[in-house]
Amino acid sequence: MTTYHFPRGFLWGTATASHQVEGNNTNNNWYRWEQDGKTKHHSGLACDWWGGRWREDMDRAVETGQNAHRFSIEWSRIQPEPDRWDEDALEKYRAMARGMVERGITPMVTLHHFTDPFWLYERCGWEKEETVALFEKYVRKVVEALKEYVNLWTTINEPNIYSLSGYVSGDFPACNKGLAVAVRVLANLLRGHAAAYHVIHQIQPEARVGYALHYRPMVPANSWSPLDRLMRNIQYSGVNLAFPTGISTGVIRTPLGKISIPQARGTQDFLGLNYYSVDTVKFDLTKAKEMFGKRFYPADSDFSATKFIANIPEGLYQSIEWIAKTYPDLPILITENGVEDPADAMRPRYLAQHLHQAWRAVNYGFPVKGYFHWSLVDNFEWERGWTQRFGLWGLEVETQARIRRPSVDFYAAICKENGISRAMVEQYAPEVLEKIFPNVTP
Ligand code: IFM
Repeated sequence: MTTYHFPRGFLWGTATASHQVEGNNTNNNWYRWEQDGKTKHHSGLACDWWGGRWREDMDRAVETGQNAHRFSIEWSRIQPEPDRWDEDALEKYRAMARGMVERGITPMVTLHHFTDPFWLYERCGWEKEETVALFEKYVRKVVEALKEYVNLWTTINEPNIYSLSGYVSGDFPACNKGLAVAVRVLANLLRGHAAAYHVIHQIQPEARVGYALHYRPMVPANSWSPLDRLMRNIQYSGVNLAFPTGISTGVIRTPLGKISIPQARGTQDFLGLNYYSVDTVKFDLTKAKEMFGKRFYPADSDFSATKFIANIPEGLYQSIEWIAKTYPDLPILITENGVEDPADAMRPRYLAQHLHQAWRAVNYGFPVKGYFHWSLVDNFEWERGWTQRFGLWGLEVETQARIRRPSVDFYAAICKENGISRAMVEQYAPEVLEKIFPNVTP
């Protein structure tokens, strides 16, 4: 076989998020975090989408074969103050969604992607249950405005990372800290997700609603070590299972006890999978904050530019397999996958190998319906600032110039073919050709 084809109607896209691409986003908690010197750089003009450059980036996306795009709405723009809605901002997002549809791009909207309005942050945001009702109001406003163009919704992006990075590790803005706060935040995010799910369906019964889970497969550093195995299991369930279990059972199980949220049960029409890598876990007495589990990549890994990611494509298959076994028949969208790689030295093989695994999963019968590469163009990487470059297109921040990396053309060929061929891999990632298309002697 020289081409691995995907099913008809497969979504081929890229993903972005408001604060990372819009620029001049000055009314949320991340802006303040940046001003307080907690990030490597400032987001500044980012990719200038708020200034209108989303149009040229969408032109690029469509010209290079993409048929879908996942982007997020900035709550602080829609509701700049607790008692004020900004209709002009809503209109701008309507124009964006319409612009995608007019270009033949299916828009997928994320309602919450890490940022909170500053006024909400000052009230300690998701630490408080009252935020759920506020989120519901905001969601209602957005869905009423965009329903003409959008019917694919992600309520919350990576609730596990939001709560762990803010309230445990301290990399993201957070009012108070500690495991108990992180658990409370996660529970409120689940309540928020459930409220959003129900309100979206009330307004738009045909909508497809899910959330994006950052799923990390994990292996014990030494499989013979009971402590490493124990730590692996504790970390695995803390990072990966709390939110999904809350959705399947209506109960969140945490090391601090159970929290019942019955209205969350069954609130997903698809599962959004953000997959990047696999963690190795070792018992480590110095890691009290992480409950004595150290997560790392083995030294001989195929590392990305800043060693943020180890290229472990099999993990994508395992993640899909886990979802399909946990929620039989639930459609799966790969809502993020990518690598930081300014030189585009690893991205082509990362792309080839991960799409090969996605194809294996589809071929096995798992219901994978789309793939959104992170990201379309280099964008602001949170506490890591501009030190990491995830774009198919590079960005020169000062001039706003886009730089066409070879991966643009590789991904374009895949999207246009609705599959990945031997010739493409031979051209763009010859170093993994034999792994993906082994030479079989008859
Ligand atoms: O940039 C982030 C995104 O906002 C959430 N998922 C991981 C990406 C890469 O770090």
